[in-house]
Formats: sequence, structure tokens, C-alpha cells
Amino acid sequence: MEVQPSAEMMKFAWDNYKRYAWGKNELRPLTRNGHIGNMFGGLRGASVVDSLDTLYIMGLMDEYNDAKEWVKTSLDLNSNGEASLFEVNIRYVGGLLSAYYLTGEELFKNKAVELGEKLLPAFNTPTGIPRGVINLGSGTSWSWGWASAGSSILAEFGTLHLEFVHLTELSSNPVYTEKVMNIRKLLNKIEKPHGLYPNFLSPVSGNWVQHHVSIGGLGDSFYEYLIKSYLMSDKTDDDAKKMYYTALEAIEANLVQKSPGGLTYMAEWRGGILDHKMGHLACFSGGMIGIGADDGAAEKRQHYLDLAAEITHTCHESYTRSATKLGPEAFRFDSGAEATATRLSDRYYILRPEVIESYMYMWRLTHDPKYREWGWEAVEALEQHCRVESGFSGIRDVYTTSVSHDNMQQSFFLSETLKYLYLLFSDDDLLSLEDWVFNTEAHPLPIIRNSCLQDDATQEKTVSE
Ligand code: DMJ
Repeated sequence: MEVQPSAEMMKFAWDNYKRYAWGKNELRPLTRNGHIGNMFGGLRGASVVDSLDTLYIMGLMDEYNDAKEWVKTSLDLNSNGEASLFEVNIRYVGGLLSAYYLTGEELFKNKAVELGEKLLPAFNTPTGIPRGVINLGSGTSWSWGWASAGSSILAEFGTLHLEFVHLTELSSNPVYTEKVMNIRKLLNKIEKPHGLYPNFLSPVSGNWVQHHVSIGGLGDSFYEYLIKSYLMSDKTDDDAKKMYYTALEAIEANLVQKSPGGLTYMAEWRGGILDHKMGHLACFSGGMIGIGADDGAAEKRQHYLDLAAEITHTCHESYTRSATKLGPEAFRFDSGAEATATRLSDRYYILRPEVIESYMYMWRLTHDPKYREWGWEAVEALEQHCRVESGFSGIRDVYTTSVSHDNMQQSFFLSETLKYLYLLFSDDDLLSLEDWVFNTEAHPLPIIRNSCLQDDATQEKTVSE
């Protein structure tokens, strides 16, 4: 069997992580050591947990077995330290859940539920909207120092639903689903400026704190989880569907723009004023709008498929217009710029997946060969500019081919970027979109058939009131 380039890239990235950074969170490929960082509290092995499912689906079984053994013997959940609720949920809980669903190994299920329990104290706020940071040992939680007026972030408290519903499925404990349905209920009820969801909300008053709206950082995966909640419920979670389409209509009316050169993009919104900037993070939205297009009248479906294709095309342009053929962290559409970074501080690329993620979904939805061609361009660019002797590294400026490396192999490169590349070049029945949804860290979770979501009295009460 022919080995896919992304599987070889994964093995190379993994082998180097194992050799130089085993048990740490990420590999520093230039200095050949491990990075711990401050996102996961005392938790370790983010790259191991993020890699389990990728190794497994790629058939890298020796590597998967090493990863499983590490989880069994060394993943210590009794840690102290400031952890991001969001990051721990999407990477660790999501990674463990996927590993369980793919392999059936009880170890992963037990760890996921054990960790899920430790996240619950973050919801002890007057509104039930969780705070962003939690000490997994003491259960104390607080808001990010940089978030205005002690607020919680939309993309953080709005990106728990998929994992928490599965925690309830696996543990038979309704508490997880109750927590996320309570968030849903509050967001459904609250007044929204022009139908848009601002990025900052007070967990104390339940009111918006600022009117900054973004489909990129701070907002992004909230929208993703609305449509994926609907899909994961076997299309029974109608509240999620309604909220998603209403939000998307408001986004189209207020944020979607066409540049003078004909590129469609998502601007950001600051209290009514448009900032003509699109972040790399916002490029996931091509794929999201594509998978959400499936429902409704044929005309609507075509409209959303066209929008998804246009956004994905714009994101590809942000790659082709750079010297390295990799895209910048943010690109602009003002002062004559069209899909290029105008600020030095926006020129970096940290091995992010979002553009490739949209190629993968658009390929599966349309089978237009251009998406595989674009994916191939990304493989070549990654090989040429990001592969170093001992792993893969982000780069500081996508507009110069004499690259400067940032010395970091992000764990999402292993869980997302390489997995989406692998899926882009695989048959559609590998993790079919009919059966799986991917969490925002690309960890596949199965669609829940015969879902009790609609029958569950608790949920009916919390959502439709
Ligand atoms: C990942 O951790 C997730 O995709 C998240 O939703 C956004 N940022 C990174 C990758 O860029």
C-alpha cells in the first residue's frame, strides 16, 4: 500500500516528539527539547493525547501503542495549575473521547470522564456560564486577566457542547449535557446586536461586555459547534440548527464582504464598524458553511455551497499570494491590500489547520479536484519551509523564503493539520461525514443515533422555555 505523504510527515513529527520531548506538551524542534507552556495547568502530554486518533487512523500502530501506554502509565489528571477550560476540553477530553470511540479501549473513556468531572467547578457562576481558567486540583476558577471586565469568551464557553454531550452518553450522568444546554438557553434568549453574538459575556450578569464580533479568534468555534451539535444529534437538535442559521444570516448581512478584486471574506465588527481583516482562524468557516449547507431547499443549499467555496477560495488566495505559499495569521482588505497581511505582526504561520480543514470538507462535498491540488500545494510548502531536521516548525514571516523558524511544533499540527491532509487524500468512507463530526481540534466523535435529545425532559425545559 502506498504511504500517504501526510502519514510520513506524521511519523516524522511524532518520532521527533518522542525522541526529544516525550511526555511534554509540545516539541521544540530546533532546540530539540520539550515545551510545557501554561494552557493545560499541570497536565502533560498534549501532543500524545492530540495524536492518538491520527496515529490510529493512519495505521501507525507501533506509535499508537506507545501513545496508549503513555496515557495508561503517565497521564496524571491529579494536577494543579491554571488550565484553560477550552483547551483542556478540545484537546484532552476530545482526544480521549475519539480514541475511545475509534478503539473501544475503556482506558480512554475512563480518563475522559475523570477529566470531565474536574472541569465542572468552572460552571459554578451566577449564570452557569463557565469562567475561562480553572485549577484542576482545587476547582477554583477565574476569568482570563486580558478579557475585559472579568468576561468569558464566546469561542471558549461556546465550544464545549460536543464533548459534554458525549460525556453524558458515556457516563450516564446528565450533568454535562445540563451544563451546556444551560449555556445554549442563555445565548438563545439574550438580545443580540443585529442578530450577532459578541465575543465577550459576563458570567456574573449574563450580559455582553463588548460589541466585538468575529468569526475568527474569540468567536469561531461557537458557530462551528452549533451546526455540529445539530449534525451530531442525527439532525434532531432543532434549537442548534435554528440558532446556527439565524447567526449565519446575521453574519451574511453584516460581515460578509466582497473585495474590489472580487474576493469574498468575513470582516470583523466592532460596535457597528467593520474591520476589513480576516484571521487564518476564520478560514475554518468555508468547511463549516459547506457541511451546514446540506439542509433545506435546493436553492439555499446551493447558496451556502457557493459561499463556502468563495470563502475557501479567498483563504487559498491568502496562501498563493505569499512567497512561501503558506498563509499569514491575518490578512486584510483595506489600503489596497487583498488577502495579504499588511502588518509585520500578522505575517507568521504556526502550522495552523483551518485552510486545509476547509479544503478537506469542500473536497468531500464537491469532489472538485482543485481542493486536492490546493492541499498538495500546502504539503509541498510545509515540506519546504516548515520541516527542519528534528520536526516541523512554524515560521515567522510567510512572505520571505529565507525563513525564520519559531521553534514550535504545535500539538494541533498532529491532531488537525496532518489529519485533515490525510483525509483529503483518502476515500470518503474513512471517517465518513455521514457518521462522524470532528470537534474543533479535529477529534472525530460519532453521530448519536436515536438520540434522546428531543425526548429528554431536562433539555426540553432548559432550551425551549
Ligand atoms: C486549534 O486548537 C483549534 O482548531 C481551535 O478551535 C482554534 N485554534 C487551533 C488551531 O489553529
